[in-house]
Amino acid sequence: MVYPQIVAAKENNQKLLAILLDPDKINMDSLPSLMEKIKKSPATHIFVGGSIVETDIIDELILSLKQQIELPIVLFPGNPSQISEKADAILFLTLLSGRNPDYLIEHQVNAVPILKKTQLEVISTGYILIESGKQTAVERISQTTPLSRNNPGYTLQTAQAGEYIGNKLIYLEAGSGAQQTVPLEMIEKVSGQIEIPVIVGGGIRTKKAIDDAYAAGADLVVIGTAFENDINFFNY
Ligand code: 1GP
Repeated sequence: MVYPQIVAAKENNQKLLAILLDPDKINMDSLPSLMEKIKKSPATHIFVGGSIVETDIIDELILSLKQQIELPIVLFPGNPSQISEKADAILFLTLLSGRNPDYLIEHQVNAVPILKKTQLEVISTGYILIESGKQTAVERISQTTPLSRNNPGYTLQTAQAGEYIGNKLIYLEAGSGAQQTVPLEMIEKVSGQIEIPVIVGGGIRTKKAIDDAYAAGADLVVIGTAFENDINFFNY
């Protein structure tokens, strides 16, 4: 089970790292070399998803990954069409920073009949989008406004609401390819005052930025664009 392992890692202060693969951006011909790099990386999880996945290669991608790599594969879907029964778990996201009912409950309700046909472990995740310099895909597609990067108190309050609602994880998101990462002060404030594990992602491009996020209290860091742009990113 994926979630108990995340909780156990948090209890043991073992930091986790997810590589995010966007099926739309993966060239299946270069998958073998990509998988070699993932195997040699410090990744503990593979996340699969994107804001707009238009291809039907998700199943194929996950099956290929599973043949070569033993890491847990977790869906990080932009909408219910991105659910694959081949994965191990799914982040069942609620966009807590926004006020768009589609991303608070509509997509979740629509996902249930699909999820009920799978064995996927469903992990309730409060997803909080933080302002990061310019408009990101999540903001554009969800048509919501991110939370201010200068108000960590309100982000904490939002995360605490998620914890009270029953979310099992909080995901602080700057957005894929973000200019600015989630502020460290904000990660510190949130992780210090909630019990559940905190995921941090968006715009993290250096080993130092990963370490800084961990030091601030992130339990799991997500790397997407940096690895997409350079498959040697983890040769540090
Ligand atoms: C996006 O948090 C993830 O949802 C990863 O962002 O692509 O900027 O690494 P990057």
